[in-house]
Amino acid sequence: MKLYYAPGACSLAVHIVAREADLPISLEKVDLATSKTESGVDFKTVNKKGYVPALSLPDGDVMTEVGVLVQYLGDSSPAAQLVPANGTLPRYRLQEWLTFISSEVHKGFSPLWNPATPDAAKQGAKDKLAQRFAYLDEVLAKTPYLMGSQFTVADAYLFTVVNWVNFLGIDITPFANIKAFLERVSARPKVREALAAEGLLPQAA
Ligand SMILES: N[C@@H](CCC(=O)N[C@@H](CS)C(=O)NCC(=O)O)C(=O)O
Repeated sequence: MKLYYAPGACSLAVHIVAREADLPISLEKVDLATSKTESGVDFKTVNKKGYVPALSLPDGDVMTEVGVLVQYLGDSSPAAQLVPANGTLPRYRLQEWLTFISSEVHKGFSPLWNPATPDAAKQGAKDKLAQRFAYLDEVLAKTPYLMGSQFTVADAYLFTVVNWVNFLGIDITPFANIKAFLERVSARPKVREALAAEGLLPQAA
């Protein structure tokens, strides 16, 4: 399987899950500005939607959408316990989290990445994100991970998108439990491997 990714983008969630699940995947970096991959392929021929992540499956088909890809990889490695069993109530709870993260957090950041967004709209996006963070902070005050003591694919997704505060200069200190969550997840050996592979850890001198 090959994961098309951009360093630190939402594709990192899929990358983390692949490593946590001990699934062998190869990585192909995509330059989102030019839509070219590192081996010179026009990325639009891989994913017509033009965005990462895209996962090329063993049969050559391509699958997209973070919330689906993380479940697909989690289901491919049951021993890693990254997803509750299909058809159970906890699985719907996981999907509830994945949908919340996708629509309320991930896409809540979008205006902040766009240099053309007017300042007032940026402030509005930050205020809405702060509401979502307040809710997440309450949840994470009670449990180390979203679904309890077990790390799941939802945590990989939440970590990936909330970690963008560090690139956007958003102060997360009012949300101490989210801050602790980011530190907890980033300390996981497989997460560190993924961050290092994407060039997101400071290089040793
Ligand atoms: N609905 C998609 C959204 C993916 C997405 O927003 N990808 C961003 C990076 S985090 C991207 O590649 N943006 C470039 C573009 O939209 O052209 C998913 O959940 O996978």
